[in-house]
Amino acid sequence: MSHRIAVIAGDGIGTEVIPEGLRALKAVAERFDIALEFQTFDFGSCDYYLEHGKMLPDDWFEQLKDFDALFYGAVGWPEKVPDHISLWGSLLQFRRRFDQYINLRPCKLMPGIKGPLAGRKPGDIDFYVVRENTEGEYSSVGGKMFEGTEREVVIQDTIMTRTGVDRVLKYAFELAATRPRKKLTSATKSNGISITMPYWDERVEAMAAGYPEIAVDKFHIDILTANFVLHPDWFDVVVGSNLFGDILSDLGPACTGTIGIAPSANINPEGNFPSLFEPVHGSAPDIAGKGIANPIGQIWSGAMMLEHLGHQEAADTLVKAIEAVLESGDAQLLTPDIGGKGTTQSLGRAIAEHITA
Ligand code: GGG
Repeated sequence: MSHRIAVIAGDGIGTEVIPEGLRALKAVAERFDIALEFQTFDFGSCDYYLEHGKMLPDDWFEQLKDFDALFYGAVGWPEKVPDHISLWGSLLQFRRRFDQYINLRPCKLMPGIKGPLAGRKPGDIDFYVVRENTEGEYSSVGGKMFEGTEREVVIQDTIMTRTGVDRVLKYAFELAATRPRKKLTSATKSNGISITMPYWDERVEAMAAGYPEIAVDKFHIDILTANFVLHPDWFDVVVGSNLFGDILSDLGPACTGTIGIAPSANINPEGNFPSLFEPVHGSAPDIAGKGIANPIGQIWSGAMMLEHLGHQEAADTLVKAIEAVLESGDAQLLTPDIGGKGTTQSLGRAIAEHITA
C-alpha cells in the first residue's frame, strides 16, 4: 500500500529543511520497502500570498483532504505578510478544518547535545507536551470598537468547550498510561484566569478519576516554565491549553540545547482527516538562505509521521540515525546551533547515509 503525502515547505528555512526531511524519509522508505508518494504544493507561503492575495487557494481543503498525511515546513515572513495573517491563513486552517486537535511535541535530551543543562544525560529528560490545538486562546472570536480613536477597545475571547478540553485530556492521560513513569502534569493559571482555567482544572480532576494509576500534578504556568528550566527531569506528560502548550513546547527543547531539533505532530486521532507533521521551530527569516538551519526537527517530524502511518520500526530507525549522527559530535556535519561548522545539507545527508549504510 502506498501512502500519499502532501508536502508544503512554506516560508524561510521551511524550504531548506523540507528537502532534508524528504531525503531521510526516502532513505528509510527504501530500506523498509515502504511506498511513499510525495506531492508538493506551493501554497501556504508568504510568496504565494503576495502573488494571490491569500495564503491558500479556495479549494485547498478538497485538494488536501484525501492525503494520508501532510509534511509541513514553516510559515511566516513578517516583512512580507503580517504574522497573524500568514498563520491564520494557512497552518491554523489546517489544524482546525482537519480537526487536528492534538499537538504532540516530544522533548528529549539527545546524545551529543551540549545544552544549558550541565550534568544531565540522555534519558534524564524525556517527556511529551500535549498541546490543545483547535481552540483555547487561539480563537478568532472578538473584535475592535472605536478603532483609531482614544476610546479604542480590543477584545479576544478564550474558547474552552467540554468536548475540546476533555478530548485533549483523554489523549494525554492515555499517553501517560503507556509510559513507565505514569505521570501527568497539567499547565494552569487558575489563580489569575478565573473562569476558563478553573474549568480546565475541574475537567483534569474529573478525567483523573478514571485513571487512578496516573500520578497527576498541576502547576501555574509561571512556575511551570521555571521548573522546565530548573527541573526538566520532573516531567513525563505535560498537558496544556493551546497557548500554554505552544510556549512550553518551545521552552522544553530550548532547555535541551536547541529548538532546531524539536518535532511535532498535529494529530486527528480518529483518522477522519490527514494529520500534519512539522518542526516546532518557525521560518527563522534571520537565518533563511544561509544554509545553516538544523534539519533535525523536520527529519524527526518525518519519523513521527511514519509512526502515525503504522511504520514503527522505520520511525525508530530514523530516530536512531539522528542520535548516532549527533553522538558522533562531528563538527563538520553538525549545524552551528549545536556547535558545528556544517550545513543543513551536511547534517541531512549524514542522517540519510546512516540509514542506508
Ligand atoms: N513549523 C512551525 C511553524 O511554522 N510555526 C510558526 C508559528 O508561529 N506557529 C505557531 C503555532 O504553532 O501555533
